[in-house]
Amino acid sequence: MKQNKPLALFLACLLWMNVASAESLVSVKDIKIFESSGKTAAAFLTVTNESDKAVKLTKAESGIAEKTELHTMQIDEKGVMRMRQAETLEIAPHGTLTLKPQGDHIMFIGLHEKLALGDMVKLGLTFESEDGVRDAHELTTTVESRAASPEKDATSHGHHH
Ligand SMILES: [Cu+2]
Repeated sequence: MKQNKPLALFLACLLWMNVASAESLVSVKDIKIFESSGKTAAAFLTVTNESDKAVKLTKAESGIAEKTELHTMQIDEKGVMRMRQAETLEIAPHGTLTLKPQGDHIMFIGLHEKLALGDMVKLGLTFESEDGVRDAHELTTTVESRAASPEKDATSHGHHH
């Protein structure tokens, strides 16, 4: 079966390509973390699911706070917007997840130090596809001026200054 050899090689290449692309399920951009003088801060960013499988953001990690959580915003029975911790945040196949002020966000609780303009923050994100493929991203961003925020920060919790 001489003629099967190129085919086998071709299939091996396909397999290799699949494995290689599986390491990157999503792309992450526009990471924003604003100055914070309190004990909490939030991170905002845009995630694009590059795969044809549903992908979940399963974990956010950072060394800047005691806890780093995924939060969603929901309107309660009194019509008040409240944030709640979410186990995961889902991104549809080829869909986009936008974390933004007044919307879903990554929350830092118990900041070790206040976040000042220009501080470098490292953020680790873990994504998992519905078929169990994992994709970890290690991101670094610079703390921005609160004045750059187009809307009120989700961390203000209704305390307007
Ligand atoms: Cu929050």
